[in-house]
Amino acid sequence: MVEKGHPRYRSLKLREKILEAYHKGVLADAGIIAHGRGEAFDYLIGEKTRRPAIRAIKAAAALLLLAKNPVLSVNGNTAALVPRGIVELARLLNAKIEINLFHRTPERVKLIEEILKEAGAREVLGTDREELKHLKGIKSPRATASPRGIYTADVVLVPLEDGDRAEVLKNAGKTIITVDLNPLSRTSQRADISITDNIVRAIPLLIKYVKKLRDYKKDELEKILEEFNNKKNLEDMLRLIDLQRMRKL
Ligand code: PTJ
Repeated sequence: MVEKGHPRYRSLKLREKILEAYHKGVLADAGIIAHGRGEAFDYLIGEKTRRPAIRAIKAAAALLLLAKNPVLSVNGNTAALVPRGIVELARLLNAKIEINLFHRTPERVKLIEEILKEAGAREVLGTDREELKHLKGIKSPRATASPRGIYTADVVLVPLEDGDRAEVLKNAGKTIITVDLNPLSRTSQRADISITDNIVRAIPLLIKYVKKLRDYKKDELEKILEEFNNKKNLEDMLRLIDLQRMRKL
């Protein structure tokens, strides 16, 4: 029971959601730890969407609108926190939704599929009913990819992705967008577009930008992408995490 006026109300509500998902079996044990790491970075960036994140979200919207076969990858944490947002984004972009787990078990795949269907998804790829392929021939549950989804995708949104999987996706020639509160993570550093923001704020904003940019012409979207530099954007984000300045506040 968290009081609305509590200074950490929103953060504590998210914890509740994460723990509920964990107890239902949706989240991997490591998902709780990952959330805690995310919380720490969120605290350091001021628990709000900062300017570099807005720039990354705008570029991500342009890239997704230009993509031929965009795929939104969903893991346990994403399913627990933003299932409806993912479904709406997929609908707007005509993108596919694919379950893509680091700690893959048939039970978790089933539960996540149910959550996405309840949130309105018509089709969910990456389930065990499909003949899944393996990226770059890596025969591990960590490299599974649906033939109509990630396997043939040109652009993949992979929020809260583990560094190994991000590496496999990049090596398979995919253009990747991530949402990851840690600007230093291997995934943030390897992604083509890294959105350093909490997924609960980033997905609604990405939806807003997709709606805003969907009538732009191809060359206008390409210009947005040309002007975006992920390395510089991550450096700008890191400069905002100024511990000396925070101590004085
Ligand atoms: O559901 P599974 O089996 O696919 O497993 C998912 C996890 C997240 C456990 C797995 O992908 C993993 O181990 O990821 P990592 O390596 O811990 O990376 C997760 C990243 O997400 C970390 O850099 C966190 O800072 C970040 N993060 C955590 N919560 C959020 C977040 N980023 C954005 N929004 C959040 N709410």
